[in-house]
Amino acid sequence: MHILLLGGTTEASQMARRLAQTGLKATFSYAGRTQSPVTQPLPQRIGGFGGVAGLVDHIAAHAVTHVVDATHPFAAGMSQNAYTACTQTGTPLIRLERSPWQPQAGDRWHSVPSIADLPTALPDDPARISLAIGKQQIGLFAPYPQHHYLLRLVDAPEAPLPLPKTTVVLARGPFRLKDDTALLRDHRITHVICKNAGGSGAQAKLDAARALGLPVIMADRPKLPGDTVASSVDQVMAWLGHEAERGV
Ligand code: 3Y8
Ligand code: NAP
Repeated sequence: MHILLLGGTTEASQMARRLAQTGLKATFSYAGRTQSPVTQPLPQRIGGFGGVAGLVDHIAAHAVTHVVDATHPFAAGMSQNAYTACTQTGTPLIRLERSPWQPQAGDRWHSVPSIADLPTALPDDPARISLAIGKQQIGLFAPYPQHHYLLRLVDAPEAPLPLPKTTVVLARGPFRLKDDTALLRDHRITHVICKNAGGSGAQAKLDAARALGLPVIMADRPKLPGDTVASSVDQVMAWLGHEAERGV
């Protein structure tokens, strides 16, 4: 058995720790989106595979027998490629996915269908926006320069930002309530923008927004392929156990 663990999330790191304890042969895979990703307790590779064809070749070249897709709910490209490559090669695939966040009493959420719809929910009058969606989609907000944007990024931007009024904070989650409450208050934020990432690592800003009575504009998740989905590390381990019993 050789498990390819597609990582980059809290759940992927939990999965890596469990697999390292079992001694099963596994490789942890990062996309290489950040400069210094957290080191995992498994052999790790960093960088894209080169699309579906590259992943198909990787599966053959490294005798991968199982793929665990523990990427982020918004890493739709990777999940789609993993599904297509595993279907083509007959490689068992499971997705480890955390539940979406659900609004609770006191929340002022405005959900939109996708990341591209986020700017449509902004007010026309100048506002102070906490943009906590990473750096890949900042350009969506370039047509709305009237707002001041608080950007939280993992690494310093390599190129000039497409927004005239920004404050950049460099930080890698998981984030804590008291820190996010102070951040939103100190920067006089009026709106929080985020994706429905789920999980615990990015939740602090939602709890802080509720405490401060701030509106949250949130993008719903893309639909992902495949129907073998686990919501916990234990469920993935049980699936791997069944697979081992099948002798694959
Ligand atoms: C490279 C690995 C772990 C994983 C930790 C989780 C929690 C902390 C919260 C905010 C929201 C955001 C962002 C975020 C969080 C965890 C998790 C998570 C959100 C690292 C990591 C990699 C990435 C990639 C990065 C994206 C960006 C998204 C920042 C490591 C730290 C906004 C997602 O600069 C960039 O280009 C950043 C790109 C993809 C989303 C985007 O589109 O920009 N994650 N994040 C992974 C790889 O190379 O394969 O550097 O160590 C991992 C984590 N980030 O092991 O404990 O599980 O979600 N990551 C979002 O939620 O919208 C921050 O600031 O409130
Ligand atoms: P994406 O848009 O779905 O994928 C784009 C391309 O990046 C993929 O086609 C693949 O390149 C490469 N890739 C993505 N994840 C990979 C992995 N784990 N190992 C190897 N290659 C990978 O991905 P993304 O949204 O940019 O996410 C990139 C990484 O950040 C993932 O590990 C994800 O779990 C993590 N992350 C993302 C978010 C988010 O909000 N999107 C949040 C937290 C963590 P090739 O086509 O060349 O194979």
